[in-house]
Amino acid sequence: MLSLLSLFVLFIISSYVVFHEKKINKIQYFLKKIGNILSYKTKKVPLSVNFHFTRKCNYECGFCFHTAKTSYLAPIEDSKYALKKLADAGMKKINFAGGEPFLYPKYLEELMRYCKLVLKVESVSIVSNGSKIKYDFLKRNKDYLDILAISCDSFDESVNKKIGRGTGKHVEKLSDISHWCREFGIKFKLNTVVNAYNKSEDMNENISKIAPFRWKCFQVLILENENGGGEGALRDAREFIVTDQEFEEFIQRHSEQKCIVPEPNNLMKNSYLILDEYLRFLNCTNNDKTPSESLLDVPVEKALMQAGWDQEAFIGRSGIYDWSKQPSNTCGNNQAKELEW
Ligand SMILES: *[C@@H]1O[C@H](CO)[C@@H](O)[C@H](O)[C@H]1NC(C)=O
Ligand SMILES: *[C@@H]1O[C@H](CO)[C@@H](O)[C@H](O)[C@H]1NC(C)=O
Ligand SMILES: *[C@@H]1O[C@H](CO)[C@@H](O)[C@H](O)[C@H]1NC(C)=O
Ligand SMILES: CC(=O)N[C@H]1CO[C@H](CO)[C@@H](O)[C@@H]1O
Ligand code: SF4
Repeated sequence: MLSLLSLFVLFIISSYVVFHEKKINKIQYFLKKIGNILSYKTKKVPLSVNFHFTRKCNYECGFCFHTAKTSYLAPIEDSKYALKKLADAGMKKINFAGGEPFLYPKYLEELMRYCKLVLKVESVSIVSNGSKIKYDFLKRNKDYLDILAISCDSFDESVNKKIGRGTGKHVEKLSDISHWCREFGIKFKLNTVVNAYNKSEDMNENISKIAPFRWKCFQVLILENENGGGEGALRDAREFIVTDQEFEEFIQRHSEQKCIVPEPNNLMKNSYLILDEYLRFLNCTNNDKTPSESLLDVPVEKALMQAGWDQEAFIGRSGIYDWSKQPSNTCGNNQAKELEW
């Protein structure tokens, strides 16, 4: 009888402790959140990183601003090491870009899984031209991918050819991918570079049909040593330039698309944190790309200092807002996921 009673008392005490611990965890969780918000205001935190792990690309976009200057691919352990450092420094979102990330599907898959499963990065996304994406890849990796962004600059294939993006079946593939994303609960996003060849296009019907949850429209960007046409540049994008007014007209023409997010040049330049294939941040001020020291060699804080990254512009682009909150202007009817971009 006595032992039963003591068992009962023990039970009461232990459940009290467990309950309390939960409460303590909760309080700690909220304190941490508040701490995070405060630290964004006072120091640079690499919240969102674009990792261009390869410059290789099967496209030859005339306006490319991240050209295939090298074919280097870091050993996967180096990439993981750098990603871990970034996660420790506060990275919450990683975007894999290129070049074309799907030229290295195994590599990509391993990094996605590492970010989600080991580093617990909140949001993982990929930017791709779509041509090499396979149904099975998405099926296998649906739990490690929040957002898939596909580039499409025109729904007129002849214009796509002129721009240098693929030959023929781009739009068809786009439609397939949007369906696969819906099936697997991955958010489907569209990226369009507004340039001299598509500036007068009316894409409303096509966009409505594909129904991305977000449609980003960029203004062609000129970077001296990438696409500025000068010595050291692989591209001359100057024939693609659109004026601010032409860009604005394109946006106005599509204002019925609630998911549209315009990115004029003044907003773009320094608001992205770009990590290159050598695990260096790229400083894009002065229309150029100057690499920082590599994360393999220096602490994150030091590389960030050299990055010329404009945290204010990032916030101006509503980067933080976008990602921590369900946007009200979603036009695709993808299921709600906590993280948006
Ligand atoms: C996409 O990129 C790949 C490799 O970079 C290239 O071979 C392919 O033609 C591109 N497709 C489109 C539609 O741009
Ligand atoms: C895009 O929409 C137009 C109508 O505005 C249509 O004629 C065209 O076939 C569509 N293009 C594609 C590739 O679906
Ligand atoms: C970024 O590069 C520019 C030159 O392109 C330089 O003037 C500037 O100091 C750099 N920023 C940082 C933080 O190093
Ligand atoms: C579909 C469409 O409107 N395409 C246009 C894109 O721009 C070129 C050049 O400005 C036009 O010739 C196309 O008609
Ligand atoms: S803009 Fe993108 S898709 Fe086009 S060539 Fe450059 S990296 Fe490839």
